[in-house]
Amino acid sequence: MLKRFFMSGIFLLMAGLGFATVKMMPTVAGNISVKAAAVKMVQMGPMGQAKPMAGDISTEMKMDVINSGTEMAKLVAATTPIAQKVQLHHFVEKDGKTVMQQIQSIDIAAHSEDDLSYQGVHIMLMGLKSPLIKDQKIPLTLIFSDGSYVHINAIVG
Ligand SMILES: [Cu+2]
Repeated sequence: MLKRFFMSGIFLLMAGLGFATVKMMPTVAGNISVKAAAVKMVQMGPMGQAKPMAGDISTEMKMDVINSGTEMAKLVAATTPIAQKVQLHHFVEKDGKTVMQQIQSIDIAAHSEDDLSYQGVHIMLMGLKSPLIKDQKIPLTLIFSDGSYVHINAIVG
């Protein structure tokens, strides 16, 4: 009896671990494709040097995100090796001024295309680690609410 109880415990533990492994393993978001991804060129200081304020420099990204799937995709984060922090932003009116504000997610409806732009909803690269060079390829990973991801390259321009 005790042995049987012990064995079922082991089984449950293994099933639990297996489930956790499946959940943690990220998969490519197969229904998502991205076109025309670009990073807005910014000068980082005199002569294009990163110093003295590379960490303070931020820039925006634009791109067309296409969801060919039958379910809404929710973009929740992005990462890139060139920035200390990446946020999702939109613009709001505050005290008569238009300012950027962080948002938690960007919904891309099923069978639709969502154009992120410098003037609208965008991805913000904060604290650039080095100066940008025109036409440079910037790797970026988009992460969705189900844990799936898409790797893209954006062009500095
Ligand atoms: Cu922004």
